[in-house]
Amino acid sequence: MIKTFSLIALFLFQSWLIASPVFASVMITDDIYFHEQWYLQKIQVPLAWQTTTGSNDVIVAVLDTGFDLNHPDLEENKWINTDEVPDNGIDDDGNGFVDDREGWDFVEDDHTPEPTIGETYDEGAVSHGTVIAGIIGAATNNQKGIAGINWHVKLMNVRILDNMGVGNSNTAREGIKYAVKNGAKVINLSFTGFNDDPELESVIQAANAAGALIVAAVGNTEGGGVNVDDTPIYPACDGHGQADNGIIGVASTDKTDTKSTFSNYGATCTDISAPGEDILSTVYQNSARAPFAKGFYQDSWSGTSMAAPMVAGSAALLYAANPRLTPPQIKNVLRLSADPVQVTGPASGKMGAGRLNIASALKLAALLYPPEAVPGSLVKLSCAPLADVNDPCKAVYFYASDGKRHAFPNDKVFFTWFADFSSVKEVSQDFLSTLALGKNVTYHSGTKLVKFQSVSTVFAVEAKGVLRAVGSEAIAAELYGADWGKKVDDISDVFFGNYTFGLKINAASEYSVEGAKALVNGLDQNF
Ligand SMILES: [Ca+2]
Ligand SMILES: [Ca+2]
Ligand SMILES: [Ca+2]
Ligand SMILES: [Ca+2]
Repeated sequence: MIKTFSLIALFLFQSWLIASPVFASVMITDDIYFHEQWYLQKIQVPLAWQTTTGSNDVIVAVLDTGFDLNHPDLEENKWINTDEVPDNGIDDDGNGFVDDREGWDFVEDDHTPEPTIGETYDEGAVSHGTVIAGIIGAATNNQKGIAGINWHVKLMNVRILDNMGVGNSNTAREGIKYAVKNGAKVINLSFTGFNDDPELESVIQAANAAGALIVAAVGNTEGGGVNVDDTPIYPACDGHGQADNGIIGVASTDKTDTKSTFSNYGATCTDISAPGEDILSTVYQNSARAPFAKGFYQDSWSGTSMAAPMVAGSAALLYAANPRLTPPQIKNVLRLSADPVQVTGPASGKMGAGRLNIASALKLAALLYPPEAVPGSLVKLSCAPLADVNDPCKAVYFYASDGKRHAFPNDKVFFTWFADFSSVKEVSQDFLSTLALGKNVTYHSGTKLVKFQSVSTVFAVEAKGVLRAVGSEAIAAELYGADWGKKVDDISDVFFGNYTFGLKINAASEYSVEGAKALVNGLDQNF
């Protein structure tokens, strides 16, 4: 379904900075409100999906009013602390929080990070966190509601704002620490205040040092917005005046790339702009509340609060494409790849680097910070001289488009796929460890006959490691020639579990050597 996507050649580099190529609706999802999500086209998300639709390995923490724990379009992408046994009153994973299976509520100090019905609440505030979570990573192509910027992601639910949307820098600090400790790569802060908190600054710096990217809204002010150079807004302007405070400050633009009237702006802590008007997303739903016209969804959300998660969601796509990117690298490519905004008056030149363009950002990241290897390649560690034959450095892996590394059990299997080792790339231990271990590679279909050491049955190989017993020596001879016996490889019994078993071949007409070979063109098709 997803076409492979070749990079634009380097000599076109300058053209991205001016304008992005427009491909009409390059990818459509079946989410019923997809066509109302104008911002996806604006920031080129469907084009970006040709490169990546996100990864479940990327955790994005939403520090907000808590998002709906049972929302039908969020459940699939909700971060679950799998090391925590729910509701047993024990902090099973020892992270300091009891039963925090679905995140943490720093407002109520409990394990249910969602708005509390029954208390006074502000209509906008109780849905605020859910709106943000949906923009970043609503389940996509599931025939429900909206599409998220990430089809696959893990949304960490950290409640630091109450039912009125109010919090303090103490809960913000604790929330950021929790997110970092539990593996968040991106932290979205769609809230603002006027008081600087040096302790919050140091927590943010520590988060950066741990590899977590912080995205913050620069805030809204009625009547044209304020210049945050003169009136600093926190946390976006934490470390105000530093060349890089480790935070991506986000301003809001509209459908025509014009500054949103309400958006704050500034030369210092405003790094980029993103759509923040008339946004349709998921909302908090509860049987105690009157349902919205669109049930679990509502349109017309506006604010820099909605612009920030566009950037946070885009950062998650960048991490999915290359988990080894650093926060400063992500910030750099997002800014360098932004499109121009139309701004006149006092905010002119103060909307950051321009309006977010995630498709351009992905291309630029691949050029500026190329990963050591890309999916579809063969990788191994480099070996020290005289390394033992059983040294892990000897293992060769196929880095598949599922993002995993699949090991070749031995040379015999390798040579059914590749003629020699010339295309194997040596990578660092750091890089290799970012690739999850997948399955063992099985024999290429149609190439060999195989048998297990302990069993006399001879098998022909089909795609995806399916073995079919060959009914008789006559059939083997008809399929593989009179010398078929020389084409039988012995498979060690330890690899028995790599294979599954299909129908027995009772006549030569039930199997075609060339047909089986042709069925699988590359290793990627074999998993
Ligand atoms: Ca815990
Ligand atoms: Ca527990
Ligand atoms: Ca709670
Ligand atoms: Ca959906």
